[in-house]
This record gives sequence, structure tokens and C-alpha cells, in this order.
Amino acid sequence: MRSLRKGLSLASLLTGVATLGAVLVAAPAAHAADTPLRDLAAAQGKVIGTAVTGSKLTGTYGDIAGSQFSSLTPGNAMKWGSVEPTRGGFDWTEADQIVAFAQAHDQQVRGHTLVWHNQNPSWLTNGSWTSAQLGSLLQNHISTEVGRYKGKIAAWDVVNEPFNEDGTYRSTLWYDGLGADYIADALTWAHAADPAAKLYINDYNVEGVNAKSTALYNLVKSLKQQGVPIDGVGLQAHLILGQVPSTLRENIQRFADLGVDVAITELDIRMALPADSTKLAQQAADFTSVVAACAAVTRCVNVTVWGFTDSDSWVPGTFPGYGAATPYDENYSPKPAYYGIAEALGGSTTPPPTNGACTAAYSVTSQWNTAFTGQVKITCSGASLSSWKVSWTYGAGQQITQAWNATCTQSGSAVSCANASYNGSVADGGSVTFGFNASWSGSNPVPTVTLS
Ligand code: G2I
Repeated sequence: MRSLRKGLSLASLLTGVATLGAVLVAAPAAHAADTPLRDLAAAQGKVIGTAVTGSKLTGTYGDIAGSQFSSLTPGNAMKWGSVEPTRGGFDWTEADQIVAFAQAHDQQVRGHTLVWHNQNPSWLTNGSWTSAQLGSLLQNHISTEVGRYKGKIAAWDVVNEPFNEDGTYRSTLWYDGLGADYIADALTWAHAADPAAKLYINDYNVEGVNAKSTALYNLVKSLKQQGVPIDGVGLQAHLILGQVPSTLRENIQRFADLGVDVAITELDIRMALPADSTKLAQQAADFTSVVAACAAVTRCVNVTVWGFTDSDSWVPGTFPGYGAATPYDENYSPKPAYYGIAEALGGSTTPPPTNGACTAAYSVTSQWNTAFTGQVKITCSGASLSSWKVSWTYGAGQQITQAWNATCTQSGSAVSCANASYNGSVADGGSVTFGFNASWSGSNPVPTVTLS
């Protein structure tokens, strides 16, 4: 599967645009080659990751997840409620799928998460347990899950979100039932189940130096002094546009100086919708400064985004009116934020101009056995169209069988799709999408498309 990744990056190199085959009508000066983020990160000795949803790891989503990132975190699949929805009834399907995908793509997996107050099964949260029963439930859970994936998980978020904003311990099922010792116990049990996995405590609003991050700092220091197996801290980094803490790098450094690794585990940067070019440029600068802060500290080992596409982000559901928090838009086109990450990793990419052009972006929306559904989205900004034609050449024998919202013809490997009678006009700021079904076998690489 590495060859697929190389194939994509070669295509990017040839076209001078990102992996999705977007092409500009008003052709800009050629952009520097888009080296995949994982290669840029590797050259800095860093790992770049994304949270993923197992069922989506196919088509364009799978191509990007596999080609751009060197680490995957299951967004939900390894949480207690996902893996043991009924007591003793385990479902590892999605977690296994993500681990298998990661292995096939030479990627690390960050296990997330073993001990949390959210997304626990109702049999657990509704039960009435003595302290001894609760401890044994937790020990069994950790031994079972960590043991199942022994040798396959680079790092575990063992304990997630243990603190309140003021640095006191959060009242949870675990803290209330077991006291603060649940943290040391969980780490010890996880270490026993997989001595090679790096064990983390992970929290949000601990990116800058503040009361909460200082409580985490003091906890880690004390765990180290007691000889408890703690290898790292995860700074989630669910940030707001323009609000990257100025003390981020200093904070990362103070944890590193304690002798633990640091990871940015859930990076996203949300903005009030709608997005516009000013906000997207600010977001790019914010992504750059977060990634650069990690790159500057040797022990900051991993930056993971919490979903790489705006179509797979928790933000709009949780913060109504906010979104656009990830590096790719909902149509899988890389945003300025993508180039902001690349820049911080030493990449020489520059974003395509966001004004004065119409672009066409090809994506595979679903793929099965020998057929797939794809779409091309034409978007205009600072320009408009009264008619359009999108062409591409298939490199692996794909064959269009049906199209809608365009008239497509295929001759040999050459495909040409012209607007239908009703959708030739694309206004400045507007977009038009057409779709198609096609057959494939062997591989289904994304072609470079030309808009004319
Ligand atoms: O809330 C954002 C993150 C904060 N740090 C810990 C992370 O584990 C957490 O991730 C999010 C997931 O991205 C969401 O996808 O955790 C949420 C739950 O607190 C996840 O949302 C849940 C929805 O609430 C459920 O309704 C849904 O069934 O996702 C589930 C699966 O799609």
C-alpha cells in the first residue's frame, strides 16, 4: 500500500496541486510539489496523525488517511462503550479494522481511550458497584483491551480528561469510586498488559500554562517519582480560531523536561461559520504555530488532527454555528490549514490561490468490490463560468458506466464530462457537482482533472 501513497504523491508532483486532482482554470504559477504530510513529518523525526472512523476508510477518505498520515487514532472505536456495549459482549469490529488499515499503510495507532467519564456502556454507568468491584471491572477492561492489541499500539491514552478547569480532580465514576489512585492503577495495569506501549494521560485546555495544565504537570511529576509507568502527556488542542495559547511551546517544554513525551492528540481549530478567506488564512497560521511548537521540542513526538476533513468533525454537532475546524474541506480539498501544517513541517508548499479561479475537485465517495461512485465539484471564487467541461485520464482501467448532472463520454482511458443543459453556469462563490458510477479492478487511483 506504500506504492499507492507514492503514486498519489507522484500525481501531486506532476500536477503541482494536492492529492485530489483540483485544477485551476486560470492556471497559477506552478506550486511546489505537495510532499505528503507524513513524509514531511518523518523528515523532522515527527509523526503526524488523524482520528478516523473505521467505516469510512475507503475511497478518497481512505486514500488521504493512508497517504498523508503516519498515525491513526480511532475517534470512537476503542472507547469502552464501543468495545463492550453489553457486559461481556465485545465488539472489536471497527477497532480491528482501523488497526488492520494502519498496519497495511505502515502507520502507528494511538489507542483512545481506556479510562474516561464519557462513552461508557450503560451497564457500567447504571450499575451500582462497590469500590472493589469497580477496580476489578477497570482492571479487566484494561487488561482485555490492551492485551488484545499488544504490540500493535504505539501509545495509549490510558486516562482521558481527569481534571477540572481549576486543576482539581474531575468527579467521575472512577474518581468518586476509587479516589485519585485510579490513575496510577490504570497506568500500572496497562503497562502489565503491553510493556512496550507508551502510556499517556490526555486532557483538553492543557495546551498553555494554566491551572489545569499545572495540575497535570504536578501529577506527572509525582507519578514519575513513584515509579508509576507514565510515558507521555496528550494535549488535545481543540482550539478556537486566533486563540493558540502563547505559552504552548513553553508548556510542551516543561513536560518534556519532566522526562515524558508530549503529543498534540486531537488538534482542530474551529471558526464561526461561514468560513471565508480571511478566517481560513488565520486558521492556516494557527495550525502552523501549533505544529511548529511541537516541531521545536524534541520530545513532542506526534501531532494528530481530530478528523482530517470537515465532513468528519465533531465540531458542528457540539458547537452549533461553528465548524470548518480541520485541514480538508467537506469535499476533501486541502484548505490553507493543510498548507499551514506542511509549512511548519518544513514543506515548501504554498496554497493554491483562493481567489480569481474556478477549480474542479475529483473524489471517490464510495467504493466496493469492482465498482465505485465518484463526484467532481466545480467551485468558483473570484471568477465564474457559463459552461464547463471536465476531463481526465484513468490510469488503471476504470470505466464510467453512468453519470448524472453532466454528459460524460469515455474513449479508451480519456473521460470528458460536459455540463448538462441546466447547470453550465457557476456563479462567483458558487459550485456545481456532478456524479458518476464506474468500474475498477486492482487499484483505483485518483486522476488529475482538467477544467475547461
Ligand atoms: O468531544 C471531542 C473529543 C474530546 N476529547 C476526547 C475525544 O474522545 C472526543 O471525541 C469525540 C468524538 O469525536 C465524537 O464522535 O467524542 C464524542 C463523544 O464525547 C464523539 O461523539 C459521539 C456522539 O456524541 C454520539 O452521539 C455518536 O454516536 O460520537 C458517536 C459516534 O459517532
